[in-house]
Amino acid sequence: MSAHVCYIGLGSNLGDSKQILRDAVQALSQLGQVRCSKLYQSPPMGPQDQPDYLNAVVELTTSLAPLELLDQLQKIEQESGRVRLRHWGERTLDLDLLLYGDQVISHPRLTVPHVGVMLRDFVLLPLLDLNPNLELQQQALAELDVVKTSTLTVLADETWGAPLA
Ligand code: A4P
Ligand code: MG
Repeated sequence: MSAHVCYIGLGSNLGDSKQILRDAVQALSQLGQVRCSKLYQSPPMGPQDQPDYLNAVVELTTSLAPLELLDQLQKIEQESGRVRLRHWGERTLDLDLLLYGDQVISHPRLTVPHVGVMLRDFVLLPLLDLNPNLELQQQALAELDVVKTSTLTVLADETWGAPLA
């Protein structure tokens, strides 16, 4: 079966977020070949009375079909002991399928590209770490205002997701 280059958005703002995201990278590496963005700290989008998030993006090259991949992402979320308290609220682990090759998917369980991709700096900056020339709908992501004006904090370089020696 052919492999597809996918991008997965990772977010956490409850528990030991850095370790939770590191464990998620290890779990994703069971599904194919992975590359990690830098690790970012970002102020919450949505309710402001919640902690800052840690965010990153993983590039995953996998032969899983889109819904099979979504099933695996949801399994990893559950296995991380996912707690999710409210819409756009705090959670231990959120895994969003941002891009699946250049496919456009409209399914009751899965919308790809993910609705937030073009709007969220905590998605765009890590995506651009992995692929600086990425374009979506003929728009170079690096040229978006939300990217140019972003003030996200870089917490760690691309090596953060590697298993600890
Ligand atoms: N679903 C549809 N398309 C997709 C896709 N492309 N990837 C469906 C993943 N799931 C997709 O997911 C609800 C349903 O979406 C799933 O059952 C799946 O079938 P969910 O994770 O429970 O909820 P959600 O849609 O992700 O809504 P949620 O989690 O309330 O909102 P968001 O958009 O994920 O935002 N602030 C900062 N700084 N950083 C963050 O990461 N994250 C959120 C959550 C809020 N504020 C944030 C951050
Ligand atoms: Mg989600």
